[in-house]
Amino acid sequence: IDIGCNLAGLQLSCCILNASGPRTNTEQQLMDIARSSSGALCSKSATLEERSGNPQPRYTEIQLGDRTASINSEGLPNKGFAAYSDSSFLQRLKECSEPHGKPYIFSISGLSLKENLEMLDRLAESPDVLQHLSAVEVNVACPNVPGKPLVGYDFPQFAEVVQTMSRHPLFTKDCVLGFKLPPYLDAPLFDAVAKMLNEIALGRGGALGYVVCCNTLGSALAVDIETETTVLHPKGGFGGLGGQLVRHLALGNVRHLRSRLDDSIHVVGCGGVATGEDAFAHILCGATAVQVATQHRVEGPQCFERIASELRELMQRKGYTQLEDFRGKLRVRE
Ligand code: RRO
Repeated sequence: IDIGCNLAGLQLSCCILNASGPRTNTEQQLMDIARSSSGALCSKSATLEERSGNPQPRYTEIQLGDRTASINSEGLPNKGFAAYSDSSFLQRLKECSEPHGKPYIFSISGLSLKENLEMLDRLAESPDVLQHLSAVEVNVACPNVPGKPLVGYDFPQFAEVVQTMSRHPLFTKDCVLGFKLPPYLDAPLFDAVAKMLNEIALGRGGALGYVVCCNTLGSALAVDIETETTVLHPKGGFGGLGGQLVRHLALGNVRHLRSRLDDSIHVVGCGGVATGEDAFAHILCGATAVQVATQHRVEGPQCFERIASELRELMQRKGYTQLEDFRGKLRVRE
């Protein structure tokens, strides 16, 4: 049973991969993903300079039976652009992911369009980095940086970002562009985002390989009854909701965007994936591949092998031998 996929030209031997965010900050964490069954390697969203992120406590889990939801207000802690684009580090990552290596997806989340373009320029000028780089995933959906509203909810600004970045020369050089989107909640917004991506990113020389549906849902609040305080400290206690509590919202976002985007733009599902069944549901809704965030944080990188083997077992039970047998084939009940 083959659970490999072609993600906008990238060959993944397993359609389950890590999401940017949990356990993606340090070299050691990325090495551990390289050694795991994750179908690709996605780094923590980078800014030009290193950031320590928001003050603690900035992460909490909500237990729902045997499933987990999360709220985070990390505030974009990362080692800085240079750390995730160091060619000798990327070489070591590749050696850890032998025999075949796996695609390296560089997530960026500059604090301005200028900062994002600066990072693209630097990548385009470094052939020794480019040889290790499969994709750049531009995160337009971080809910947790004080004073920085989400680009993905500000359509004029988002359109400018898409227009400028999708025409960067980096994306003519065997490097795929992806966008990590925030969750949307209303049909006209899906229409608007899809129209913008179809027209701006694909028209007139643009290049867009995939979108990820979706990042965490902002403005979630965890409350401690005993102390009568917020559970998290930064930003008044608000944070991004992920895991089990956004699973169905993520499936809806995958389905809505898959039905509106040009066939050449792939959709990656992300949200509440903890089992092979969850991954199956995302693919049934149209996802090419599936990212795991909260469950990766909870369980560690062995989650990829477990979810992959659960997906294979489910496919076997249903008589499917490859993902194309059911991808996007969700039927609406009569
Ligand atoms: O670091 C974070 O606070 C963070 C980021 Br950049 C993001 O994209 N999504 C999220 O839930 N947290």
